[in-house]
Amino acid sequence: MTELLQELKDLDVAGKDIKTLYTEISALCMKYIAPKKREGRRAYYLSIEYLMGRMFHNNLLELGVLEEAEKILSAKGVNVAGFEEIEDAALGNGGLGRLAACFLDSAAGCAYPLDGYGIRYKYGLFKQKFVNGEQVESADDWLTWGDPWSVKREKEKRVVHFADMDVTAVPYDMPIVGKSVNTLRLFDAEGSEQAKKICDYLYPADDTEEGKLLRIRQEYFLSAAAIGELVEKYAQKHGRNFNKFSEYHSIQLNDTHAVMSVAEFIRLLTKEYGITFSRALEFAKHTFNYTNHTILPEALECWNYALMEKILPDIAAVFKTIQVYATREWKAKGCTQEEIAAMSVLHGNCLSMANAAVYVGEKVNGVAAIHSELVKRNLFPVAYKYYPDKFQNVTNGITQRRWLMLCNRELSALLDKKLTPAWREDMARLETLDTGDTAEFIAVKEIKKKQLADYVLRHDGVKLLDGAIVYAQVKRLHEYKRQLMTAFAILRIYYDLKEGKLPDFRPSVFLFGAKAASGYFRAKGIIKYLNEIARLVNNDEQTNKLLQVVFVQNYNVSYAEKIVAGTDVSLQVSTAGFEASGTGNMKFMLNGAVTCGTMDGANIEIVEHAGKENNYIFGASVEEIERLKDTYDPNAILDSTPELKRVADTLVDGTFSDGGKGYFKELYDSLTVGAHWHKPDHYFIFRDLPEYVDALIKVNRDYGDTAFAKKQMENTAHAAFFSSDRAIADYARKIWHIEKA
Ligand code: 26W
Repeated sequence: MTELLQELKDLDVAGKDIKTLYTEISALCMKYIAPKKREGRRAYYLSIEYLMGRMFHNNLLELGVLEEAEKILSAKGVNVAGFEEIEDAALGNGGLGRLAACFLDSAAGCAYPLDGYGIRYKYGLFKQKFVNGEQVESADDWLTWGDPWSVKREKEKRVVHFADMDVTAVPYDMPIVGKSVNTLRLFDAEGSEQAKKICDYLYPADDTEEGKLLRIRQEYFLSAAAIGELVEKYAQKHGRNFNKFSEYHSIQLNDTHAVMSVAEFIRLLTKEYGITFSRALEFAKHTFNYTNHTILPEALECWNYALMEKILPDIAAVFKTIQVYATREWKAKGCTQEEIAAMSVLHGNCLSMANAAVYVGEKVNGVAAIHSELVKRNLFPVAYKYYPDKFQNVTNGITQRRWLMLCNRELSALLDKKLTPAWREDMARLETLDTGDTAEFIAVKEIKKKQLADYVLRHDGVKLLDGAIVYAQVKRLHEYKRQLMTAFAILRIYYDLKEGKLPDFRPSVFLFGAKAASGYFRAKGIIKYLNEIARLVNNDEQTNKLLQVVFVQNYNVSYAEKIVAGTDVSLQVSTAGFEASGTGNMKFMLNGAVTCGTMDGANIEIVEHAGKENNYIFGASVEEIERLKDTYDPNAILDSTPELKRVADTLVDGTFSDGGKGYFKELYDSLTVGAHWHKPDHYFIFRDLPEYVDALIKVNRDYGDTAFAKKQMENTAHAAFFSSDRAIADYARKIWHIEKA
């Protein structure tokens, strides 16, 4: 990369603002990033979300020039901190989209042939700010900074047909830089005003028919553009002989959002290439694989047949014919009517995208050991009974490039010193870290906490308590993630402090970051409640030197990079059985935080690797929650435990006001009365809350001595398993059957 560095040295920076410099430097780098297309078998990742974050520093790091480039630019008088203001490419909502980004990074990083297909939304995940403690969304116009990391491929555009409109899919290629240079191809929609709307917004609230139609259009747009291109390129080389298609392609469906690609594949082969339906179906069965990312029933997409038929009659018909072939197959296996109904692609007028993915998918995987068990046991028990070999687990991972080498250069430098830089290519070497000597590790953590405090002050105008323990709960706002339980735990501690029950309580900061889906009323209520608690707690002179609550605004990938490095305690407190995996938990672990959490998702494997004694585990297990479902009575707990009732009652006793929005009463009722779609306290907050408070107090007591520092360091030392390098190697070996270049 000496030529690149030389060009940077020669770059004239005089009078150029940071945006201009960003554009020019990115364009410079792009000259040195040439995707090397290789023949042979490749895997393709179809995801409707990619939460890439800021690409600038990541690409310079992957090019091996980051530190040198910063030195050169600083020497020329450029304030490189200015590049921290570059907009994230936030084309995703949260876990599933960020995982896709980590997977692409690791595949390139490890030289696996994996390309991504997605949608190039004009507006990514909304920007969030708080007005009177309530979330206010605004459009994320990420392209104001330009998009120097993508190349428009005008010549490769293709038309996607709906019954009522044609849309032109125009590819933009973003290079994914690592040992290999792979490609993320994002399609933009061109054509009529209505056609262009397909790519305007990420995942619109689909609670209206209009929203549902737009969602179906987005999913088909992605599917048809990607499959159309793969089939066409294959046919140019191999003609109509599709026997070999599955030798060259393994297509991973990231959740059910691109399952229409299966139907599109069959439609194309039968309509354009004269292949029989049964053979096309057979080819599909050896090409597509499906990853399930959630057991939440509302997330398992079922499309109304008539709705799909309205705009995609051929696709609807293909699913209906798949149902005919599948039923024949199931009858031949002796399945009962109930079993057939449970596995059906088309049941009544509902098209189950998940059942289609399970039936056609060669492999179906969950994203953490416990989740994959629940997928087999609770989600697809009949399919598991008849096709057990389909079902796999691949526990999620995160890229240590962005989530350690980039966001925590100080810890990375310490690891270089203790382990030689070899750990960067071989994460297993972390296991040899000598956790007896914690001094330098703690010094680094203090530096990162100071940097985090500076960032929070700059971005949110709040000064974090000095020398405090930093607890963080940062993730999408959802009832099952139980930010509300943390709110109650904080109030429990607050009242205990005021009543002098917590002598020598160490100063603690509870830091929250979360966006609520724009239509999710309860989630918005929880944000408001936490902000009201922050106002009460932070202004109480009696306690505000010991307890602080901070809810940062517009939590995104770039904010997460600061928080994961500057946190002591990672709060991962979902109801056991509901968080498929979690990936924030892994980022905190890698950066030397202990986990205070429940035995859910990947927390279970984190504890297995880092040791239960180095973490703070509490709460009901998956088995206990399943047993509790019928007999659980939250009101009995509240009536018999006044100190819990006291914190819960703050929702309705006038302690806090929600400005007449009705948020807090509705939350209180969800816990004590329930709703037509669920029982009271359906995420078992009051079952786990006492143990949660105990765990937080135990952390507070343990904090500050070398024993606690050692726990934190042990988490870093045992984090290798959670690198997405390992996850990608698992997919490559168990599912995609691809080799490193
Ligand atoms: C916030 C609620 C929610 C739950 C599921 C929003 C969106 C979904 C999607 C349908 C699926 C999803 O994003 N699941 C998440 O996928 C991550 C990557 O595998 C997992 O780490 C998370 O546990 C899972 O919720």
